[in-house]
Amino acid sequence: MPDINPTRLMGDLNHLRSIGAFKSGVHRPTYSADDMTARHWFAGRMREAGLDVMIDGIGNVIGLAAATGPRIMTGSHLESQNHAGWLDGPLGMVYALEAVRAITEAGGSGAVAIDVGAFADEEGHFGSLVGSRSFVGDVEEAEIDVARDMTRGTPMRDALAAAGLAGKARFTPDLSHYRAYLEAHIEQGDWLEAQRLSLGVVTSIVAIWQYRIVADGVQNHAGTTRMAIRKDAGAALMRLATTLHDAFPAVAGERAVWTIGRIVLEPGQVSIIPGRAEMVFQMRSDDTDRLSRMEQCLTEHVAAADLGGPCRVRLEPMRKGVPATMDTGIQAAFESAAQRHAPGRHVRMPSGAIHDAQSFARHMPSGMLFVPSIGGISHHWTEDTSVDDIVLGARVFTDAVALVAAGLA
Ligand code: HGY
Ligand code: MN
Ligand code: MN
Repeated sequence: MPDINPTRLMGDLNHLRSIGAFKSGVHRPTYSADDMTARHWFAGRMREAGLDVMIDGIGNVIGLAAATGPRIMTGSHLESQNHAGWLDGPLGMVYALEAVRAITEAGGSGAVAIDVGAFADEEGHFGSLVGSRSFVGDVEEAEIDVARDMTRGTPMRDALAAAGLAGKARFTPDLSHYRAYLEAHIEQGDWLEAQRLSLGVVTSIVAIWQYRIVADGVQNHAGTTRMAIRKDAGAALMRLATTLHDAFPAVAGERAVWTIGRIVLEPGQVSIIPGRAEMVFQMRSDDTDRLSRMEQCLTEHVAAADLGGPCRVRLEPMRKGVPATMDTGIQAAFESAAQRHAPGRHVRMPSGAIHDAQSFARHMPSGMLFVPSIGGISHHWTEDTSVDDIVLGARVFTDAVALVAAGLA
């Protein structure tokens, strides 16, 4: 079996950690200067590994193997959430590249082509998995025309132009050549650590359903406006947020989750009653029926807030993803490799985070491997994984890629 080079693996991960470094993590929002620096650097490392590399019109960094037989795609993403962790994305990228290098050094995969892809904007700065959905042909130009950055509102077209990508074609290959997609990722939760396990074989990936909830009131003086006549948009949303958090446990069941991660009060001044307020409500489950019931509950409570208070309140759907089931054959390959390297220290588990694998799962057999996150922390600059777990995961990922490739030969 191929063997990885742990020094090379950690060297690449630590180099990526230095690009856009922020405290012990990174700040590399999609299409930012640091993100593009990371993309171009990684493209160079892919070329050194013998891949034919392009950065396409949506920022996907695609490395194609020279082999002309059945193809396997491996990869993840390079950008980060704002001021977040160094491994969310890059771990899967360096694993994929190290698998190609190790398999090549062990004699190669014959006619089977093992490609590597860094898919743009998995972190959703501009949309939902736009890079991997573009690769599989699920993005229209009109979606890009209207997309804006979640933090600053920058149009995606402007961000692409600033990144030097305007006018470049997006690479959307004939997917009939692809037989599998494999991705490694940090777990981003505490399940593996709590169970003292080192590897997770992913069974399913949640979908995100996300909504903007807007309250319209009347901006006025915070001191002279009598309480009885106020139309406080901020109070309307905060009351609704509490109602939703009280009502959702009954409809969400054991594993579904929901988050209000952003509330904006306008004009956001301490002596002015907010005339407008908006919050983003996000829910996740791998069960579409469950999500529909949660959406029904949300819709009812927003309608009640609109009718029952002094402000108008409306619900604006933003995105409705599709949950994904991971291929059982690829799960078995990960499990066999995990058992070889870490007998008894692996488990099959669902993913509470979304991943590019769910874009691929609609078009080809797809699978994911998790390594533990220390303290279950992610989307924070303290995100980390032990070097031992990083190296072990790379060995298992490489073996699984080699197993899947051998099965296609
Ligand atoms: O939010 C997510 O699930 C992913 O980490 N972007
Ligand atoms: Mn990720
Ligand atoms: Mn993430």
